[in-house]
Amino acid sequence: MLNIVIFGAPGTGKGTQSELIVKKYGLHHISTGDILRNEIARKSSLGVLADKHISQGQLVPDELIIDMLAGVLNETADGAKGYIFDGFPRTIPQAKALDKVLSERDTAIVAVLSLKVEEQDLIRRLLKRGQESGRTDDKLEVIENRMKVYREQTDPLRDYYKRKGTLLNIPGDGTVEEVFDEIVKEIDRLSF
Ligand code: B4P
Repeated sequence: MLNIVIFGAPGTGKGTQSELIVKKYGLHHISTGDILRNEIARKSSLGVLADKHISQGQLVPDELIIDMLAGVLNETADGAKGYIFDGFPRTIPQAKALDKVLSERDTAIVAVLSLKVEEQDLIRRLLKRGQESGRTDDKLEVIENRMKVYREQTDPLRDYYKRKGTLLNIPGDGTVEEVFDEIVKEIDRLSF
């Protein structure tokens, strides 16, 4: 199976590139950010809890995210060519949980696409999206906290995947099309 993680700081283009990857390769798209925003809109108990963390720029607790993931994988178990995990994992415990749940299904992550963009450009992109979409976490003070949380809790995952030999570095500062071309080159080189 073509199971891919797309990884990077807030605003690096994970969501944007995932949509293009899904179209080209026919993968299931699992975006924990989208699932959580959906729960918030439905005002479910998970949504109410998630909103408290997201609006402060904090991560939602691992246990909630890991349970949520198991549920989503069970719902989409059959006939999938593979998955693109977008915004997940964001911590080492989440990465370990993902490895476990995939190995129970006799599959694994074959590539981790790590997008890199200068922080000043990321802040500019997110402020622009905040103005256009009204997302409550795209405000300057919250964005700065998300960047800090990323550096402390999520960036260490690059080493985790480097040691596994699955990390692929992709420059994320070109246009959407340029970044996608680089991603396609890397995916088409994979054997799985
Ligand atoms: P996410 O929804 O994953 O939000 P994100 O990190 O900001 O990335 P996103 O995918 O939205 O941005 P993209 O780069 O596509 O998470 C939101 C929150 O949910 C987290 O902060 C956290 O609190 C919580 N959460 C989610 N998953 C979690 C987990 N696993 N564990 C715990 N908590 C979790 O795009 C950004 C903007 O840039 C867009 O407007 C886009 O149009 C633009 N853009 C993209 N590519 C561009 C390019 N090449 N050039 C110019 N602009 C570009």
